[in-house]
Amino acid sequence: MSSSDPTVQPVPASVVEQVDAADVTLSNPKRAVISLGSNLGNRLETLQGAIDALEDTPGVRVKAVSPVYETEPWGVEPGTQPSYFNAVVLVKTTLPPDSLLERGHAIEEAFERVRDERWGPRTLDVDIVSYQDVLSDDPVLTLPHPRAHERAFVLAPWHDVDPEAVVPGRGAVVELLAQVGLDGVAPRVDLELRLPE
Ligand code: A4P
Ligand code: MG
Repeated sequence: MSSSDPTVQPVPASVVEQVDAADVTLSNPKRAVISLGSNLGNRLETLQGAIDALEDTPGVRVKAVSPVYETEPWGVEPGTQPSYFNAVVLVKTTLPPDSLLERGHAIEEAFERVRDERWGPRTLDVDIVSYQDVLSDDPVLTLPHPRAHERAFVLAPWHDVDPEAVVPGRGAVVELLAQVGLDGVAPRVDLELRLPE
């Protein structure tokens, strides 16, 4: 599909969603969108482990989990890295943004993430795509994620779980996705991530 195709239609998603009557466990929770990526090891198990670890975090509830996409590595020479599995998770949280990032890093470490080169292959990348409507240009935690709006591997699964989503300061996910197109991202309809019990 051409990246300029304005009719780009994300695939119907096997979106798993948790709707509960009230967030009895969290008072005044905030919405955050988290992108997960893996291109080393057992990618599906790792993504599921990261989702379960997020749910196990005090002050975090996983509300929705996107389908899995297999995606071409972005930002590197073609053919130099294995393909990624990517997914997006919607959470509600009472953690402030910096604590959520810290928890994301701890989960990456639990999956033996090694940082030796930027955009290098990794067992797990946990990125905070957005936190409510917060805008921040702090390099330690830039919100929304500075490259989310130009990445189909974030926009496609995000659109699946929240078709009305907006990238704060950038526009509607559906429009950004139409601009970016679906080149290099393929839904893995044979695979599924579970919402934690
Ligand atoms: N940081 C700043 N803002 C954020 C944020 N919103 N979320 C800081 C998470 N981290 C944020 O990240 C580098 C620094 O970014 C951290 O110290 C954090 O404080 P990192 O995870 O250590 O390293 P990185 O991921 O290699 O760097 P970077 O620049 O964050 O990479 P990206 O942009 O995350 O890209 N291709 C496909 N198909 N799928 C992918 O998932 N991922 C990447 C990584 C490249 N290509 C990919 C994929
Ligand atoms: Mg990262």
